[in-house]
Amino acid sequence: MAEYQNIFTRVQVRGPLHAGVPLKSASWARVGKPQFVHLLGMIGDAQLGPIYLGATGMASLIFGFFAFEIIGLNMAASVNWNPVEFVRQLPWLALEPPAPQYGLHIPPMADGGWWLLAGFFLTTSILLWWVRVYKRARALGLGTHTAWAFAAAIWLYLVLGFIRPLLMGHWSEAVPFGIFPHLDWTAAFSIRYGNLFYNPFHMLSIVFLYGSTLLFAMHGATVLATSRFGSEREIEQITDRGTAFERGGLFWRWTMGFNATAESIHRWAWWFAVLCPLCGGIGILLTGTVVDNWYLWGVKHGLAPTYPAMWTPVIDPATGAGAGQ
Ligand code: 07D
Ligand code: 07D
Repeated sequence: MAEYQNIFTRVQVRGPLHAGVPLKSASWARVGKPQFVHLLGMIGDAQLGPIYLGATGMASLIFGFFAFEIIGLNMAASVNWNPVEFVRQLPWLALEPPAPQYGLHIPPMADGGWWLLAGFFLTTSILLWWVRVYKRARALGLGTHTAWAFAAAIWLYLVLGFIRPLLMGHWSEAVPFGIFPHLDWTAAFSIRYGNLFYNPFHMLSIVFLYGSTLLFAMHGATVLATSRFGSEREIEQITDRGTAFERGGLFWRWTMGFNATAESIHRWAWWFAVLCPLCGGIGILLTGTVVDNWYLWGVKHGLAPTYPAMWTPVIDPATGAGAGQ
């Protein structure tokens, strides 16, 4: 008997084409004639469209486009508008925040002004998209869990690029736009503040990051492994005996003595995912504001060993003349 079961075979979800339930509070109509796309059916639902654009969605896309354009054009300007160099060097190009001497003032456009404007547009775009996510959930009578999970990511983003720079009194503290430049910023940040590994909120953030992948793997694997008994039909399965879900639960109870339920696993997943950037944001907010050097903080609190002074101490360049503080 051929059996539906492995990690690659999948079901092409093809119901009758439909526009979805009528919406009472929708101010815009959904657009696009729904159609089936086989390729999409290989990774998800085969039906494409219709899509609800809406005022906040459109505004978000427009602001996002402005931000993207400003970043792209500034990067192009930095290679003298040479299209070949633009493509070749793209991952290394950057739009940098203003230099430290500007503090929180508005700098000349070429000296960080464009960064400020792009950041404003990008933030507006992200916040508008949040409103869209919230409102679409509400319009469908759903809970707003997706919006609040997204808010956790936005929290970290705002701490990195807005709240912490405000507290530090310098836009220069914020992250540059750019593929590798933002990685350089991340590494430099860790070094400047004495190794982020000793920041307990970075530790917690990592716990939830790794925990999320573990939970996702366990959950995904359990549902796939029990789909031969129909586990993706969660609702009937949650309460009924002898179902795929009961077997899934039994599998974990047999292997580790305890099992999540079909409902609780999604709470685990939601909280782990949310706590990753939530803790991360707290950790970044404390850095440079409350704690100046996480390694020395770790030594003080018994996390890190003190090293014998086998070198001549070096003056931290960031505390010298010409630096931000
Ligand atoms: C898979 C969902 C799809 C999203 C994607 C990202 C852009 C940026 C660039 C306009 C999982 C789309 C990217 C729209 C376009 C320009 C200039 C999500 C999925 C595919 N990072 N980061 C990446 C962002 C920070 C760090 C990749 C954004 C912090 C490290 C991508 C932000 C720190 C590494 C990217 C942000 C940090 C990356 C892949 C905002 C600490 C990598 C992201 C808004 C948290 C990895 C070359 C991904 C990489 C990577 C985007 C913030 C560290 C370009 C939008 C400042 C160590 N980051 N990042 O798949 O390959 O996410 O870098 O805060 O190793 Mg980053
Ligand atoms: C960035 C939330 C904002 C994103 C938003 C999305 C768009 C695109 C377009 C879809 C990711 C907006 C989207 C604009 C839309 C399309 C097309 C979430 C973001 C709103 N670290 N580290 C973390 C590890 C080190 C450092 C978190 C590991 C070193 C800094 C995570 C290691 C140094 C920061 C994590 C490691 C260092 C972090 C990120 C190992 C570098 C942060 C969580 C094994 C030398 C951030 C408290 C997250 C943080 C962060 C993991 C090492 C620096 C858990 C595994 C020691 C500066 N690190 N790290 O969800 O919160 O990010 O720290 O070595 O700021 Mg780290």
